[in-house]
Amino acid sequence: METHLPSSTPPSVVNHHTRSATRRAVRSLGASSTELAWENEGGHLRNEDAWYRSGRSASEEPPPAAVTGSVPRPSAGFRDELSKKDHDVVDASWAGAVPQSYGVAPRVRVGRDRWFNLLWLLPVGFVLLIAAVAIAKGLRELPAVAGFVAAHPGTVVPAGAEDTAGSPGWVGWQHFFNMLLLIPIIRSGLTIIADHPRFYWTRHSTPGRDWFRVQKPVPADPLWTAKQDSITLPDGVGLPGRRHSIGLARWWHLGVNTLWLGNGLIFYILVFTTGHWTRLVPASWDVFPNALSAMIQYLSLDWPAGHDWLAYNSLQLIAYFVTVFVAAPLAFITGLGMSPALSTKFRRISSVFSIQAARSLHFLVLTWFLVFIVAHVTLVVTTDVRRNFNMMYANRDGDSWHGFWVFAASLVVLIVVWVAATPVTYRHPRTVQRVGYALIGPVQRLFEHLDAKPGQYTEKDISPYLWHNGKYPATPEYADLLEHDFAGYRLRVSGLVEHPVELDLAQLRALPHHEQITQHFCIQGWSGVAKWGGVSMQTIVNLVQPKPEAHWVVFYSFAEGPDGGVYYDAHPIEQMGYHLTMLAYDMNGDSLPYGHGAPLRLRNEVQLGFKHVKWIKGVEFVEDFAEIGGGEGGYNNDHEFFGYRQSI
Ligand SMILES: Nc1nc2c(c(=O)[nH]1)N[C@H]1C(S)=C(S)[C@@H](COP(=O)(O)O)O[C@H]1N2
Ligand SMILES: [Mo]
Repeated sequence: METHLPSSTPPSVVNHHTRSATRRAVRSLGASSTELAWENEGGHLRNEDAWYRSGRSASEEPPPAAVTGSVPRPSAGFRDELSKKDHDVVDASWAGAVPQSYGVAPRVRVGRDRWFNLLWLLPVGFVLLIAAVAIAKGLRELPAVAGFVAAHPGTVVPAGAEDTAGSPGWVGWQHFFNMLLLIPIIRSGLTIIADHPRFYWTRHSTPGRDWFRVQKPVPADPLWTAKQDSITLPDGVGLPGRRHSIGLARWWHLGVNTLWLGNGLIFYILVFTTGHWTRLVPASWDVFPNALSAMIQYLSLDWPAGHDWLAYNSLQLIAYFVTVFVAAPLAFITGLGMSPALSTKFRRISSVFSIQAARSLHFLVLTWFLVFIVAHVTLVVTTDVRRNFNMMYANRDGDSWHGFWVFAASLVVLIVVWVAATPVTYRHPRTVQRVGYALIGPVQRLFEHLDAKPGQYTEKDISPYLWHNGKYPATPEYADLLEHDFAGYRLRVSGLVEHPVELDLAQLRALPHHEQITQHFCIQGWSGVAKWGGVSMQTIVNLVQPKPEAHWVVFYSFAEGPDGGVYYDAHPIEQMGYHLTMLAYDMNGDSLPYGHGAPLRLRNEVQLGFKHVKWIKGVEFVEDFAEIGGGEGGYNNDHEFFGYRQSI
């Protein structure tokens, strides 16, 4: 009983975990007299193992009579403790007036613990580019290279190219919508990254094992939360930029994505029905030597000859092909790879291709898009720019200024949208939440029906460290319970049920034991596997017998949220019968630690982490959540504009 972590925990994590965590927990509760008690106990929760064993041995027996006997007080008490504050703007009080905190320059890990600052790529890249130009110029003077370039001029013009010459009007529109949609997608994606500014390759998200970060190393504080780790972005960069504005960023990201995917689907259909695909898909091996030739020509600053909008040069062709047919679908697939519902259901894929691989690849796809955009825009404006604009924007050939003015007008639209998006989001966050839900909500709702079976993970998959999140409980009520090992704890299950109950921990432990090893998916992007022991929600449902009009189940916490008022979250009643929905009082074979929600927390693996209420004091079955708190179905939905269906 030295620690709540499994033995595979790296020493650095173990050493400071339990002792100072509990001490800090108690300190944050302002209970200085108890601090000595904790010290005397050697810094861990007392009687945990005895408690655990008694629960285990009793688990075969039928529940004690008291379980069905005691009738709790009316449930209005929980609701009275909620904040009814109606937020209709985002201002300085955002997320409990979280102070701004900027990250650090991007860093990539080299080896075990050395970090390379990517800003060095600017001077290094510049020197390399100059060297490459010098080398390319030298190469072109060699007869062999001159011969190669003459034999492979840079472009392969496919047979029948005449049929698709020029650029049809739909390409121009598609191109415009693509830009219009991609900008908010990228910007909101950056805000999502800023909420957990680290990337990993394994599902454990172990501090110090990130391969990329824009944040300082994780502090030693064992109760450091992922929310504390989030960073601010400038408003013109992020959408929105404010620290921990991921709720709003996700509506932009997922909502606009549905439009972008729609635009992309139309593009695919048009490209293949008009024969235009021959301009984007490499059709012969000749493309590769020609791409090399085009690269040498570009680098020697003597650019390959254009082909009158019959065919793109081979380097361009490959870049367009990768962007349209590799990067875009990969963005979509890796995006879905981060969904708790899909990952838990499609085990075979997600066991190999974890959320963190998906998130890292999603980020590398973003990098590809950014590099592509910079190179593409540079080449467009440095190669026959007026003709390019005429072709793409005015559906005509020639050197007139016509296309340029259409382009300029489209640029004004992009800039206005760019500049307005963040301030409009701050002024009308509920509208962003509603429109976002209208766009992506049906899909989120659909995936909620995926009731996955347990068994994806085993003991050896348990993460050495699970990040903490949220605001720790700090009420005298909770401090008192914690001090007495939750001896006075009563879980109150009430609302629209035939048999409301109050259960103490011994009674909970006497109910049939349910155990699952599952992966946690925080909305911020980190993950981790843990073993949870407790009671299946189905057992509770059987015990209390919900009335037919109960449609939602609300979980109330002892802890307040950052804006004041008690943390709560509503779940659809169907999900209470899912295999992986449970109330956990154990974690990794020990009592649930303070930081992870002692004495009781929810697991509902179809949902993102913020819906897994920790430090639960009550459960209420209701018809509708409109009357509860701010009426949006959960603390984060009321205060930070999250959504209540979070299967992706
Ligand atoms: N009461 C309460 N429960 C909460 C939160 C909170 O702020 N308050 N945060 C949630 C979030 S955002 C996450 S990701 C998980 C984190 O669980 P862990 O700290 O055990 O990893 O708890 C959830 N439960
Ligand atoms: Mo979270």
